[in-house]
Amino acid sequence: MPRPSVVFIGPAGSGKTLLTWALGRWLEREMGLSVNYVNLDPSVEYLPYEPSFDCRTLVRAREVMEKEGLGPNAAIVKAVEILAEKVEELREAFAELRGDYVLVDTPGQMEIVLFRPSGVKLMRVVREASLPIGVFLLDSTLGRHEANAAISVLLATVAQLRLEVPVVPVLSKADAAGIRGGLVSHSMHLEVDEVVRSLSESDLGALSEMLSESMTLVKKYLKSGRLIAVSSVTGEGLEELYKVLHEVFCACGDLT
Ligand SMILES: Nc1nc2c(ncn2[C@@H]2O[C@H](COP(=O)(O)OP(=O)(O)OP(=O)(O)O)[C@@H](O)[C@H]2O)c(=O)[nH]1
Ligand SMILES: [Mg+2]
Repeated sequence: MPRPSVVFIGPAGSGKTLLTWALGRWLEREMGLSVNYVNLDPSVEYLPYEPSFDCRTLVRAREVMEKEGLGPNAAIVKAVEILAEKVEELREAFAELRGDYVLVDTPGQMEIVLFRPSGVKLMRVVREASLPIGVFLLDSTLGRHEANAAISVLLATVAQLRLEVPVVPVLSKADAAGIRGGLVSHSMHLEVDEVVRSLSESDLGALSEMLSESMTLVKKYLKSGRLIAVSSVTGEGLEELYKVLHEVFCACGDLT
């Protein structure tokens, strides 16, 4: 069976890099697995994990910005385009990975991964070399919990259909959001039906109505109907995330 990989996707600052580190450390310590960390973000300045492959050896957004006179966002877009042209180098780097698990960190501009040809090319390399699952992160501190939960599963569904790999929705920063015991029980997960119920009890008006209706599509398309709340700081929810990833990997393995 191909080596499993987990690709972390999500809006800027949603916690992708810290979760890459936290889940990797959990897999190593609790499961005794060997983990390869891959950084595909050419703009990151500091990484909490030791990457087995770091795309900054091929291209750095800061250098692109200075050389081409671009702003920070355009420089990241350009840097990923340059990276995506280096398919052979990327293939070689992925072929050298030997761990049980590969964890892939991506740039904060999630639209690059989801909507640009360069992102599609990068995902193709990841898919050729491994059996990937996406983890879509949404920062749970951003607004009302029931809306966050629904938006999270909705965006994960879009990501799954764009990337053509299963995607697991995750609410990040659970330690800071106060969602435990409220929306999310101590088991740190929520079924889509529970999201629908919490929306029907909320007072969010048209937003709640639209999100409730969209949950029908989520239930139809999303491979994993479970939303996981995690904290990369306290480690809460990591075991639950691992269980869901494992279930999805096993299901995909059976299909291949
Ligand atoms: N309290 C808390 N803070 C977190 C958690 N995860 C990440 N953060 C903080 O959120 C900020 C962004 O975290 P990153 O992991 O860099 O997020 P990112 O999605 O990789 O960011 P970009 O790559 O720049 O888009 C940092 O200040 C982190 O310390 C968490 O579980 N709990
Ligand atoms: Mg990051």
